[in-house]
Amino acid sequence: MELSVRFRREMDKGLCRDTNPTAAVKMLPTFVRSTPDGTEQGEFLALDLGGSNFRILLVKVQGNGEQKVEMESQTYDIPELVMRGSGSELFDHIADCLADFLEKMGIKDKKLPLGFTFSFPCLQTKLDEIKSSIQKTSAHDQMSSYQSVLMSWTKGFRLSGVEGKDVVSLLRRAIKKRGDFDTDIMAVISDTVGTMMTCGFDDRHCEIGLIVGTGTNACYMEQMRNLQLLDGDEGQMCVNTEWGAFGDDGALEDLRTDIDREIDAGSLNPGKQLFEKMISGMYMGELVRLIMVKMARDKLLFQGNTTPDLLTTGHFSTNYVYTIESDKDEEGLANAEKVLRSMGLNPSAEDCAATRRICQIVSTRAAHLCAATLAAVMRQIRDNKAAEKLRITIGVDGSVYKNHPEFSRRLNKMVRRLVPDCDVRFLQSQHGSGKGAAMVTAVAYRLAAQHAERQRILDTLRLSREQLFEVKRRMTEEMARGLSKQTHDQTSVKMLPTYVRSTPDGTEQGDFLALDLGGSSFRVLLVRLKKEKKQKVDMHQKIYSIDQDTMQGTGEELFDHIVYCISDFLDYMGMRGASLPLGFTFSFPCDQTKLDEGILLKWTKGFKASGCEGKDVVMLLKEAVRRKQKFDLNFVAVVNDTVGTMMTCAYEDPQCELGLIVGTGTNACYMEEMHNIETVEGNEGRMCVNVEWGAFGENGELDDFCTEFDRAVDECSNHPGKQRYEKMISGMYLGEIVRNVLMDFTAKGLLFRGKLSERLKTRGIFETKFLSQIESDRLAMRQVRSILQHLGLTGSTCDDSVLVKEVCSVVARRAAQLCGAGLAALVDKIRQNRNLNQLSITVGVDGTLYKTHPHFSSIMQETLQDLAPQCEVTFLKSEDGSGKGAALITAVACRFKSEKLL
Ligand code: 0WK
Ligand code: 0WK
Ligand code: BGC
Ligand code: BGC
Repeated sequence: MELSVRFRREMDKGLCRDTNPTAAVKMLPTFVRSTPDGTEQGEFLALDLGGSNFRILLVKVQGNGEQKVEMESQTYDIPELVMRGSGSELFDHIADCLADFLEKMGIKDKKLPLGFTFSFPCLQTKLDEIKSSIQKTSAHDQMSSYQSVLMSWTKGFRLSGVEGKDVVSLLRRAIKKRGDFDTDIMAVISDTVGTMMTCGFDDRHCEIGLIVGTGTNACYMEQMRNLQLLDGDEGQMCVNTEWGAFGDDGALEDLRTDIDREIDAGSLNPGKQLFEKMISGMYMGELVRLIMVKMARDKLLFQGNTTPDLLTTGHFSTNYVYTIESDKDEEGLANAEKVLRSMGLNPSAEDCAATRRICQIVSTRAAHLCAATLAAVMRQIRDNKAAEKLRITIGVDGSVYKNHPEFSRRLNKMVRRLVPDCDVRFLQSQHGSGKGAAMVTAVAYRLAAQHAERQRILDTLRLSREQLFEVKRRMTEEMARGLSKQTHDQTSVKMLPTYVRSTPDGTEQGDFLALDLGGSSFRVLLVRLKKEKKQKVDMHQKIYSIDQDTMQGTGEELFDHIVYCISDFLDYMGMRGASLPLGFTFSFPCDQTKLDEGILLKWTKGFKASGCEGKDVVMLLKEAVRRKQKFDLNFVAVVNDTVGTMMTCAYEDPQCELGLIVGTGTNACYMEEMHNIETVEGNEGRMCVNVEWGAFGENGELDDFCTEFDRAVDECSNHPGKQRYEKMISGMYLGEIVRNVLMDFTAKGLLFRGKLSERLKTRGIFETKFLSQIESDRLAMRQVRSILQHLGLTGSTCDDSVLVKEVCSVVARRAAQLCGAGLAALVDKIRQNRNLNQLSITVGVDGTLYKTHPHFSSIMQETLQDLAPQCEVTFLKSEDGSGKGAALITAVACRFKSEKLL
């Protein structure tokens, strides 16, 4: 019992991040997280190396419902020399045996997935590390990043050039060297894991794998939260305890005897695997031999006689212990006599009884030591499950457990005494660990295939540098067509003149109303501009909501609502009945011939109010004001939110000559040379052009970058076929793109276990704000899960969360890159307009997506820098919204007007 508690402490040391490096019991993560889910199928090769036999197996798994498994295997010899030679020789030998096996099976031409049971302590890297490398490769090459590094040889193996190396690449190299066949090495597992999986196939309660054979070891299903070496805290993972090394740090010195020390000193790996050397088949016979030698020398046995056999290491094999210990006394004694005579001894009856007694004591100790550590593992599982009564099955294999009935009987008995409150079953593995290895391989193959499929789909959302250059080139072309009188009507990018000719010069003053319509919130503002610029601009604002019905009702209702808000704002400001100039930030494409007129070309984003398109929104507003009779507007300037944003920022930084919005929608404006704007008279100076790049792609310019998900989002949008570029970038649509990808993944069984929940089918549930939350670095996976839970996607796993995060980042990355490509086209146009080699310029930017997404702005700037390297672009976030800009423009316009009137 005390030993069991001691081992439990060792387990904690191995699991704990800080103590693992010095822990003797390494508790190695195996990355086997799920037991077979019944969907595995196919043909798999399995290698089983490390036990007393080296076996190669062909395992056929039939899926759908009742899984049937057929196996064919062949045992091959591993000569002693090879076990002590160079690593490359061993792997060459394995490759030769594999070739022979495939030959015999007549499947040499097939490239089958292979599971490698390599029964030595190995440090494994994450299976999902596979994930990162699979992107552009077949299942085969993906293995290059799946590593299984041998920590140290044990048992009868001690080869050079393998410890610290990745056994996968060593095997692959050996196979490549032969060149006459190929395989997909999908998984390397410990025989304990293979045994647990093999037994788990028949008994779902099997959560422990135990080997007592040449060596000894155990694995079990541990809670991820206890595996401090790994991030992720949800679900379980199989841990290979490598308990053979228990005591290598001196923890068992009070139990080890001189005989144990003698065995260790004579072993291939002194100081290592001390617990194993007290238990497993490789040493049990030797323990008995050394005890007999000691007793013979002390004249306690064989009248003190010894023989060369008795004095030779390994000449009392562990099999003898089994036979001498047969549960029938006389048979055991007879066997003892037979064995001792075969060693040249002339044993007396007492000698035979003593030998049998020694065998009993040695194997009893082995069984009880094993029971103590097993009990510790069972208590760990019981505590993890907080279960009163633990029902568990232990899958067992190994020649000692199988061929030594007294050992298994004593082990079972002592375990039940040490953990009486557990209902434990021992299930002997009938087919060796090969079946289990095939299952792990099948799961790895399924995971890899599912991953490859997910990446293939996500690749359609990943844009290459060349593609981004092409987007920039096409945007540049469309912008030129938008400015040219000939092609303006055909182009999708309208390059609308805004009649804003100059940025503020600080002389603006007075009180201005401003409306800010079209973004995620509708605001009414009062902006007080004072002459001396340095004094801050006074702004008062109130946010009003515009519900879906108003956005999509009649134009009258919409503008009545706007006027209602203005009058409410004026009351709130105590300015009832005032008459003020108004700057109307109307964030939709408008044709303007002057500042105080804006013909709405089309609604975008969530708006669809009838009777507005083709109308002058200034008139619509004025009519609504007239209908209300509460206040008057003496001048109205219509500006786009990009223009308002540019102006607001230009007030701080005169170099600001572009405005960018990445919010509900996306768009940009910039100061263009008048002589380039063929749709407006005059060639002097500059005018701000509202690019309306959201519409880019309406003539198919983006079709070969569009995915099925983009088409799905467009078809279900308020304005199908319109604003294609916007629908790949802006906040109103990113969540929907993600939701469509997640639905596709789920429908293909690649996510949420293929269960398509009603919630996931609901449009708009995946708000873009979730993308920003899910992608923020400091958000642990469980928080992603809680977002998914909140979205009603209950039952999602940790892996699901990882995937959702990946989809979000791929979709947001593409949006930022596309936006960067559009901006690169703009700033390079300005640079060429001004025949500059190097342009440094500022962009005023606003919009929820740009402001709140953790990575959007940096990815966009990276892309911009890469596609327009001759432009040094500074981004200035607009703190006060476009309202100030609208007021400034109105102020400039009013000054003009009053000057003109003068
Ligand atoms: C049979 C398993 C193999 C494992 C062996 C251990 O298929 O993976 O290594 O049992 O027992 P041994 O052969 O060392 O007695
Ligand atoms: C704030 C500006 C407004 C613009 C909005 C865009 O004041 O004019 O429309 O940003 O961002 P969104 O609110 O759509 O995220
Ligand atoms: C190895 C383990 C293996 C056990 C049983 C030990 O020597 O370190 O990895 O599971 O033998 O074969
Ligand atoms: C509109 C633009 C606006 C942008 C950002 C787009 O849908 O067409 O006029 O600037 O959204 O709000």
